[in-house]
Amino acid sequence: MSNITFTMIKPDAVADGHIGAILGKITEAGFKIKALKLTQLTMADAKKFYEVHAERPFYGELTEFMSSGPIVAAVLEKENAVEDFRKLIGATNPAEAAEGTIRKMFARSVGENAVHGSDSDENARIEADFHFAGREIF
Ligand code: 3AN
Repeated sequence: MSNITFTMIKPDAVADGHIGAILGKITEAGFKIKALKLTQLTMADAKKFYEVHAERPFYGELTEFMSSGPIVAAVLEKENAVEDFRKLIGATNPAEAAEGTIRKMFARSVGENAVHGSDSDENARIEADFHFAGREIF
């Protein structure tokens, strides 16, 4: 499988009732859903998933938040998936995100920013495999 990215609809957006609207934006933008589930990260899962940020000052806050409630995990396919998805979600800080982006529309703050998007093809594969068994990806 090529041209995939991995996303999570984060606990803020799930709690705020935005699952349907966000999945709508994603599919309208031409992404095909290859895997999808409602799940919750344990603190250990969140620490492992965000290991690259372990030294950042917000690591504790980030891992607490990401394990605080249910998330939607998904694998998405499209040509140029990683870059196009990051454009669709907008800047990390919703205050700086462009109009019409998912974070601009649905995020609460820089920490509670509605969605995750992989930052490289390599990480997309690693993140997809972290959340889904092979038979769950179509
Ligand atoms: P992005 O998600 O846009 O790739 P990263 O990789 O810099 O951004 O950050 C990963 C996650 O860490 C963000 N999605 C956000 O939830 C959290 N984060 C980033 N910067 C901050 C910050 N200054 N304060 C709190 N949380 C942050």
